[in-house]
Amino acid sequence: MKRIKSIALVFLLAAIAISSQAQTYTPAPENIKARQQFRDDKFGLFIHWGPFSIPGAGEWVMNERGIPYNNYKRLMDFFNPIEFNAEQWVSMAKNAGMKYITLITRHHDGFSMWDTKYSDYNIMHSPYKKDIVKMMADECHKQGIQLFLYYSLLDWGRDDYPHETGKTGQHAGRTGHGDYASYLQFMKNQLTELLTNYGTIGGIWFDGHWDQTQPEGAADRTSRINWKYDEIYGLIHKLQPQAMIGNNHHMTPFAGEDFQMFEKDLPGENKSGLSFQEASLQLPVETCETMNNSWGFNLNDNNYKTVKQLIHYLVKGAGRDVNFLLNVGPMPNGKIQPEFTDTLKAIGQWMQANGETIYGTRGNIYPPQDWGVVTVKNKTYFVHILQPNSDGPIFMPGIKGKIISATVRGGKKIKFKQQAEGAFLYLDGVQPDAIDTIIELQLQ
Ligand code: JFZ
Repeated sequence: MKRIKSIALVFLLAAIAISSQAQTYTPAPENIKARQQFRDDKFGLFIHWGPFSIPGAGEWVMNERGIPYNNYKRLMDFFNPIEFNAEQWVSMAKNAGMKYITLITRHHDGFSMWDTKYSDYNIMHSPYKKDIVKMMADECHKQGIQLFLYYSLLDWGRDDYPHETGKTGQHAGRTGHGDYASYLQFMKNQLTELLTNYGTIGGIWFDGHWDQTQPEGAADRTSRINWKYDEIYGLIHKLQPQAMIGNNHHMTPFAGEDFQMFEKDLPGENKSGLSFQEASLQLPVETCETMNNSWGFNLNDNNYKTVKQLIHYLVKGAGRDVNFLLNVGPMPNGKIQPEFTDTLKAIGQWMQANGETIYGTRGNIYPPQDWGVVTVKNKTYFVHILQPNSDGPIFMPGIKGKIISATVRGGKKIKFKQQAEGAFLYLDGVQPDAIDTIIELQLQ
C-alpha cells in the first residue's frame, strides 16, 4: 500500500512538473543574445502607415469619426503609395543612427500590409498590389537593420473579435458575435505567415490588450477576455526563438514576453496617463514617442518636437537603460514629410558624433540627476549634462569607484574632486554644448 502511494506521488509530482513547465518560459540562447543586442542598439524607427494615412487625421480616424466599417474599408481602393521606396526609408533610419525598424503590419483597423491568405482586406487588394512587409523585410535584411513587426490584437472590423466587450470600435456597425477561438486562430495564422515568409524577424510588438480592460490607472487591471497569450507567444517562440515579444499592455511584463514597452513616457513618468507600470528589472525596456502629437500622418498637427527635445529623450532613456523607438507617420503616397526627415537627419549627425556614448552602453548604473544622466561602458562613465547648472560644479552624489580622469568629450581634461559623499566636476572654461555637454570619466 505504501509503495502504491509513493508511486502515485511520483506520478503526481511528474504531472505537476510537466504542467508547470508548459507555463514557465525559458528564453532560448538566441533570444537572450537578441535581448543584449537590443539593449546595445538603443534607437529604432517606428512606422505608422497604411490606408488610415489617407484622411490625414491619424490612425484612429475610423474610431474617432465613428465611420462604419463598410464605408471605412473603401480606403483600401485608394491606397496606392507609388512614391514608396523601401531603400529610402531604411537608409533614412540608418542615417538617423537607428538600428531597428518597427513597422505596422496590421493596426486596429485590421488592414494587412502584406500578402495574407487569411483576410481579403490587405495590400494585394489595393491598387498598389505589392507586399509592403516583404519589401521592407528584404531591404532591412539587405542593409543589416532589424525588423520588428507591430501587430494589433484588437480589430475594429472583424465580427469574431470580441467586440461586445471592447472599449473601442463600437461604431463599426458589426452585427455578428465575437468568437475568440475563431479570432485567435486567425491571429495565429497571420503570425505564422509573418514569421515564416519574411526571413529573420527582430520581434513582435503587440498592441490592443487595453481594449478589454478598465481605463489605464483604474485599480482593476483584469482583461475581459482570456487572450491565451501562452498559445500566441509559444507559437512565435517556436517559429523564431530569437524574436522578441513585447506587448503594449502598460503593465508589468507577462510570462513569455522578452521586452517591456512604455508609451510616450520614460519609466517613472506618467505624462501620457498610460504609464502606471514599474520598469522591469529583468527585461529590456523600450519607450516610443511621436515627432509631433500623432502616430499616423496628420495634416492638422504642427506640434513638432525639436531636435534637442528628441535627443534629450534618447539620452535620458539610455541613462535609464531604456531604448527609444521614434515614430514617423509617412504620407499616403509613401513619402515622409520634410519636417520628419530633417529632424532625423539632425539626430543622425548628433549620433554620428556621439553614438559612442549611447550604443552598447548600460544605464541605471548611476541614477538620473537634475542635470542629466550617465551611460556606462566598462570603466568609462559618460556624464551627459543636459541641464547645466548656471554656475558651480556638477555634483555626482554617491558615485562608487575611484575616478582617475575627467575629460570633456573631444576636448581637454577638467578638474574634479572626489570625496566620501560624491564627486564634483568643475566645468570652468568649458563651453556648454547646446544639446548635451558630455564628460568622460575614467574609473579605476
Ligand atoms: C496605441 C495605439 O492605439 C496607437 O494607435 C499607437 O499605435 C500607439 C503606439 O499604441 O496607443 C494607445 C494605447 C492605449 C491607449 C490609447 C492609445 N489607451 O489605453 O487608451
